[in-house]
Amino acid sequence: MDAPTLFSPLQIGHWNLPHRVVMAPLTRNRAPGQIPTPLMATYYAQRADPQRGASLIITEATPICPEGHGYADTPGLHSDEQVQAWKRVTDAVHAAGGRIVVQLWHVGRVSHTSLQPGGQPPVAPSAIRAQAKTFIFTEANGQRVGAFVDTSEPRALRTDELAGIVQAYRDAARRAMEAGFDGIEVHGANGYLLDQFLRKGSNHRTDAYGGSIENRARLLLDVMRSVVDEIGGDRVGLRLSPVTPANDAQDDDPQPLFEHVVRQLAPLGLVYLHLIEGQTGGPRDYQQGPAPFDYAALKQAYRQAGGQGAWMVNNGYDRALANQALEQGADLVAFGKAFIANPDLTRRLREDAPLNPADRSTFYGGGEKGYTDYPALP
Ligand code: 8OZ
Repeated sequence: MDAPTLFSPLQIGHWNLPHRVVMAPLTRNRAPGQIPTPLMATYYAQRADPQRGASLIITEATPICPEGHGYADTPGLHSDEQVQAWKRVTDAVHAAGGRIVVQLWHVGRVSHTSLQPGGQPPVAPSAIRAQAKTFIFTEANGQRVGAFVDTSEPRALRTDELAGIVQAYRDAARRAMEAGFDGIEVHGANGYLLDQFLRKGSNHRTDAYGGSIENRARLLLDVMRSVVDEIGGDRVGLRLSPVTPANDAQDDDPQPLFEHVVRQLAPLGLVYLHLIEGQTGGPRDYQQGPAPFDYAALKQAYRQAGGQGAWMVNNGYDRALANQALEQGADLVAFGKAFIANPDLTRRLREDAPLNPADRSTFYGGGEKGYTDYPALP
């Protein structure tokens, strides 16, 4: 059989995807009060018709509980009001013929006291501050202005609090179904809470959730089993970033850690695994540990353990590199910045048409400019 291209269909779980071009999760900070807006519905709907846009949209990272927020104006999924507001987004996407999953997020220590309930410290596996910035709004001359600031010193979660974290993911998965999403993606990447538990640099715990690989992977696997039990594996994906240094993620031996994770995931029947290769938004050959990360070995570990989910890849892909990845066995390719600037990205890739450049100054915060005003081809 010929290898698939970006434009070959794919049947996974109960989804019939018409092609392999996925819209990656993209934080845009346009949800004041943590409530999705009608403008967000317009933005996602513009990218939802699979003839021109994504075969699958993954939403911006969406906190599962108030403590899970770490950036200003990110939309949550922990109240009835948010469920109703997301319903407008999923309805608009479905009306355009699209499919959309919500990315479930808990930032852990990558937060700021000003964003936490009661101004409390953020929560983390251990009380170790991340060498990272977060995004808040402050007042200057009566104006609300965005600013990147150092993250706050976190407090270590008690062992008896972890069941509550798992329950918050389960509740968010249920709310995602109520809001009309086609599924969820758990955000296990980029140095946020679940990734903080995975890695030695941020996890110095001495209970059953720290120390060995098995222990550091425990919270992520508890979460995955819980959300699969709630909504079924065929509606659940997971994003991982084995070597990224994003948000001060550090581990000098990621290969056996992530191979353990995917082996344990194999029996859950997940719809896809989503791998950020290299440094998020940076070099694809970024290395942590003694050797370059072996993604083929990771995939083989998953398949050998019986894992059948689609293998989604991400980070710096263009048309040629994407087709090469599909030839080498990837199933789906997620595009980020290119989807910000090109609502009709799939059409442009198919026709090999030029892409609109993305304007970084409007990535985070603001309104229509740099959000819903990028032109499609006539
Ligand atoms: C950019 C800015 C803020 C958050 C991630 C959710 O890196 C994010 C994020 C990206 O996964």
